[in-house]
Amino acid sequence: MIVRRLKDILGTSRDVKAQNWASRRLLLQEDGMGFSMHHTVIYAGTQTHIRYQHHLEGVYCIDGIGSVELIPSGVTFRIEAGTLYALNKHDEHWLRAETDLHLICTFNPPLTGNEMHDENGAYAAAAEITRVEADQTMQES
Ligand code: 9YT
Repeated sequence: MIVRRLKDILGTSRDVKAQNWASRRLLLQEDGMGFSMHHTVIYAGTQTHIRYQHHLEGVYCIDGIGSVELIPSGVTFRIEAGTLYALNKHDEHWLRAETDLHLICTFNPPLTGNEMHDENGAYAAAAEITRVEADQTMQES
């Protein structure tokens, strides 16, 4: 059994910070669960362009207010505590946070470590991870 506490990973390599978010990676590929699980904080007032071409992601909000806008349809969903959204079609979207959003994020396949968004708002496929680049997503609005 794995028992891990948020306080134990803060400030470690499992605490990955980007311009718009901090992703605290409680479970990674090396933990052997077949998925990764993160407690992610999306900073208030930000918007992030995301399209995970190589992963499926389930996101469960435990605190905060925000929205997800699908691209290109513009269909928008309010996100608040108790809301789940699942990117079951690798959906391209804008993720916006009105207040700090606390999200429990699960990825299939699991993230392996310190992935950051690339220029397309994606994480590289596992074989490509050595060339991932820093999150550049938040400048445009
Ligand atoms: C909801 C989302 O995708 N936010 C970006 C960070 C990501 N979830 C992560 O690595 O935890």
